[in-house]
Amino acid sequence: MRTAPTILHLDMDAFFASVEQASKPSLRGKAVVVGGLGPRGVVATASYEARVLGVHSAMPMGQARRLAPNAAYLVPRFGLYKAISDQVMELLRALSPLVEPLSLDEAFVDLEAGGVAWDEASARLAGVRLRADIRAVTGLTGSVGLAASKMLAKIASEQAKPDGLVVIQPGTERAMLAPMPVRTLPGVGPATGDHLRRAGITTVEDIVEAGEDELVRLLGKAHGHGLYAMALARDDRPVTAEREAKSVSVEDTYDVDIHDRLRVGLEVQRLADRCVRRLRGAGLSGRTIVLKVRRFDFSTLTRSETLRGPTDDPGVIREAAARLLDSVDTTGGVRLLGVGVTGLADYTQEDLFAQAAGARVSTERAVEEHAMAPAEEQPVFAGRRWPAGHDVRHAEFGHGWVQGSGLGRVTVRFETPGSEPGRVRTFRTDDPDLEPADPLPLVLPGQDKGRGPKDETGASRLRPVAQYTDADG
Ligand code: DCP
Ligand code: MG
Repeated sequence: MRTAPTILHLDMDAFFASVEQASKPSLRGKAVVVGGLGPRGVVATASYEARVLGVHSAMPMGQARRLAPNAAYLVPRFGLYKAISDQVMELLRALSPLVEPLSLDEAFVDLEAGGVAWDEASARLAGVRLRADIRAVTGLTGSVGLAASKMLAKIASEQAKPDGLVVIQPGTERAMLAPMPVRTLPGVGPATGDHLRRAGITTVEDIVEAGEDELVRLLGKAHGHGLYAMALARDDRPVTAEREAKSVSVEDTYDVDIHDRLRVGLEVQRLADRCVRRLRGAGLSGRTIVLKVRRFDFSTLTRSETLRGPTDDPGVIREAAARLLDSVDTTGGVRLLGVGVTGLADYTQEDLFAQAAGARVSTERAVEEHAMAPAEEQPVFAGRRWPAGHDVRHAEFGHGWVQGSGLGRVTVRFETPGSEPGRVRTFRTDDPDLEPADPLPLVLPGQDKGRGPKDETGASRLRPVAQYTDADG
């Protein structure tokens, strides 16, 4: 393991909710919940103001509404989040060629490989500047962890939340980990945590004391060895830039269309097993299960479900594929079926034990649910949609966003990222003066948000605004 804290982990704070607050001045400092608003919707994320009330990711939306009845409830705007994420990732790539994104708002960076840090002081400076640049370019805050390994850098950024920076000095890792709950370690989810607790193991120190043999006895060979090494703060996993394979998938085209639903189900199970064999053959696991169906008329559908952590468990992948198939109408016949796994990882799985035990630890992400069932979640009137939180433009009042709609009316708050909190007006949903609009940039050129001295950061080379400019931007 390296001797300086030059692995950086960045995680943006309350990402989707922070983007919404930056975009809507009236929501700053308020409880904001982003997620699926339909009957089966779940919370994608909540602003820190809403978290105080007990709302968190993956919670059913109904429960969130009971806990925070006065919060703003918004549907996700992935295009916007992706554009901001691209800006953040570009800042990271300016630091090092070795950037490993884990999701839209999270990545590891090997600062040493980029030549920007070699010891604690230089690593800390790179982290401080990065946070300032992210704020200047996107208007948002991200938390940074710095350590000598991926595991510890991630633990550090968690400790830094929100809006902070934590450095774990090499040499202090084991003492720091010792009193922490076992759940802190990667690979320990609720099921593994319970299993260990029943064996009297609740802290990282308990794992070390139990010894490697006992861990292997409790959790099996791979997971036991891996977890014991993590408890000793031994983690040599390199930061890897692009993954070679972005997905692993298999598909079959049938000579004769399959009509029998039962047969379709069996084919999907068979494909899921084949896909798992490939995945395991490549030593990979993945988070997102994809089902592809081409119907008799050549219409092709893909459905996907994202699990909480990567898996290569045949039972988990088979079950997910079967669930996805449930949402597809195959009457009329099927010409082609495919099963794939994306979001690949070769690092420790989130909760191997639970997956092996067949327990369902996956929560369907609000993200996927929204992408799959837009019609269910967005009110449609006369062919026009006014999803809560989306941007609109009114011929007379200008740019605003949908605060709510129903009974033939849509309520719009007229404000922009750079304006004061705006006023609300109500229109008929078929008002010809009102039309959907693209999001505006969160930060305008020249409008610096808390940037320190500019020159040394290197950020001035960046595009000043995101790619999502409005027509009259
Ligand atoms: N997300 C989601 N469904 C989940 C978890 C997260 O759709 N079950 C989305 C919304 C989040 C984003 O992914 O904004 C990033 O996830 P994080 O776990 O990093 O959570 P946040 O960034 O929202 O908050 P934190 O400040 O705790 O990082
Ligand atoms: Mg985050």
